[in-house]
Amino acid sequence: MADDRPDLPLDEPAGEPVDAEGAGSPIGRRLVLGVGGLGVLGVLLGAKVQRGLDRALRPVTLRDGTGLTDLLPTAERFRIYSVTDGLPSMRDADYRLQVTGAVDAPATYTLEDLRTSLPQTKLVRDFQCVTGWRVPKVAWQGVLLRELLDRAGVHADATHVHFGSFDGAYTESLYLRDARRDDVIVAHQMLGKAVTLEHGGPVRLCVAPMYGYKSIKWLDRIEVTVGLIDQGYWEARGYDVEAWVGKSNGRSDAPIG
Ligand SMILES: Nc1nc2c(c(=O)[nH]1)N[C@H]1C(S)=C(S)[C@@H](COP(=O)(O)O)O[C@H]1N2
Ligand SMILES: [Mo]
Repeated sequence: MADDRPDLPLDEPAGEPVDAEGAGSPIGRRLVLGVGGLGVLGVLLGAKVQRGLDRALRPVTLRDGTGLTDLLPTAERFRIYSVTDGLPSMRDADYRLQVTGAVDAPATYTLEDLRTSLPQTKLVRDFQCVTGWRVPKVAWQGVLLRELLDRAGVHADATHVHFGSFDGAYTESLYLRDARRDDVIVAHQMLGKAVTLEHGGPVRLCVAPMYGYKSIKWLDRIEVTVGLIDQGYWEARGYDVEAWVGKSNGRSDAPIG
């Protein structure tokens, strides 16, 4: 399946927290999994770090969805995840973001709207996946989610916000109070440039204080609701809806900086 298409990511490797199994010897267990090649191939190196040692390690990492290469000194880089068989793509000119649901004024935004018409917010924060990898000081730019919610006029009884992706599979959700935070943005820039296709471009969510799975890629729908309707892709598989880094999912990671 994947072997002849090494550039396409496959399953999200965060399906099981690696440390949950093989208590006492998680690393040995991971090594066994790596050698056994369970088809856990969904890891690609972020394009940003295709350099030096990273480049040398790339073939290893492509085959290692197990976290083994986290032991090597190149761990501070993004893995590219997709729960679908490949990466969806969208021309900038065709991109639309819908804001719907329990709001007075549903809206549709173009990429140009998000890039230029709406007030811009910048953020620099560590980014951490619930499987353990962390990238320090990632720069983001976009529009506060709160700004879009306020423009839409959220109904007084609304409690949650749901998110959809044009990959056709991934979904996410937030409590309305979390969605209104200053560090939750609808991002069109990441790492100092337009969000790349593999990182979820042209637009993804950045939920800075929470684990990476909340930051839905290829974002195209925001729906305000009364009550929680669909927790989200990984939440349906056991992960927390309120995914604070260091204070959820049974993990004790350092707070993000
Ligand atoms: N649409 C979509 N969004 C997604 C994912 C995904 O598989 N599909 N993976 C999530 C997870 S688990 C993480 S850690 C981050 C990873 O972002 P990256 O692929 O840009 O490194 O994206 C999140 N958003
Ligand atoms: Mo993740």
